[in-house]
Amino acid sequence: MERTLIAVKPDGVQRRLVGQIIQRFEQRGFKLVAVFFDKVSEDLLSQHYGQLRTKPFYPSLLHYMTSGPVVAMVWEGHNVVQTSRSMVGHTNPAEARAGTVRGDFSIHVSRNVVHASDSQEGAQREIQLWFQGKELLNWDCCDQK
Ligand code: DAT
Ligand code: MG
Repeated sequence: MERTLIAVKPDGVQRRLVGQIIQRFEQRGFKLVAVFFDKVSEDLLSQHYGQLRTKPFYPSLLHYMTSGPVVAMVWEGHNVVQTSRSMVGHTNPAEARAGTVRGDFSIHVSRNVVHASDSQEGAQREIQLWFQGKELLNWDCCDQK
């Protein structure tokens, strides 16, 4: 079954949006298989955002992402990667539609509240980076079938 990495970024935690964001994924029908709440290291983030290394905003992105705790989660379900990208909305909140997390809760690209993996390969890579295998729970949801 498909899985993706969703993370409430430090601004989302500071603004007490964690519950509302989790609620959207539960409500949509996805299954939570792992979660942690912690500050993350610059080392992990430099691997996570390695492809953005040459961008001018990269140093401030790392500074912001290590500025406070994040809630990282793995969600599972049919087509979860693509569906969660559309639930999260455009990278730039100015272009994110109302009804998306970024469209409802943010105004600036450097504080866009939430991360979602952008492909199945990216999701696998990120899940392995952020979680150990034993932290991903296999459990049966009564409505799974
Ligand atoms: P996404 O998070 O939608 O996958 P991305 O992978 O292109 O977007 O970029 C990762 C994060 O980097 C993004 O969520 C916010 C930050 N970012 C992207 N473009 C930016 C810009 N032009 N200025 C400041 N931060 C930016
Ligand atoms: Mg991305």
